[in-house]
Amino acid sequence: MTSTNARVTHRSGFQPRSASICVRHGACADLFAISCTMALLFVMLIASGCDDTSFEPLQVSDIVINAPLPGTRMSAGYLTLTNNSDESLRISTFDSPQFKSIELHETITAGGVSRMRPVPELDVPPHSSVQLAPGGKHLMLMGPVAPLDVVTLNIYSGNGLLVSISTEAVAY
Ligand SMILES: [Cu+2]
Repeated sequence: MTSTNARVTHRSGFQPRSASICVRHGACADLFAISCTMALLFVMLIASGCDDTSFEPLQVSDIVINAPLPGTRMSAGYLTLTNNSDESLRISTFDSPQFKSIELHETITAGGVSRMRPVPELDVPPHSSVQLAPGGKHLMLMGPVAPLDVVTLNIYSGNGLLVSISTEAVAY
């Protein structure tokens, strides 16, 4: 048999969770009929094919969560969102156990005056990135309710939780 047969088995509904389950599957039994070198290559092929759980549709990088200035209860957060999937991702909500609420804002400067306005949703096109950075879109973190040595940030689309990240808040 060939690796092609194994792939067809997987597509027809068998959802391996790990490489070890994968190589134990009946369709892989003929593995031992081929040479040692080929067997090793084959196992590596299957193992990589079974490793789908590591795929993150939404990747978060360049994370900066500022701690509120002393005497204030509000701060800003910045990050880069990368959509690794083939479909546009619509980010609708952010929350954190360490903050009462989190809003997505945009800073707009007109006539030398900067102000912020809420942004209800954020679209990240397929295979591209959107940056939340000072002077533009940012997270407004309001009402800290717990120590900020570890801040967990959950990012949701309308369908549910997309990704959860943890970082340390930085003091100004
Ligand atoms: Cu703001």
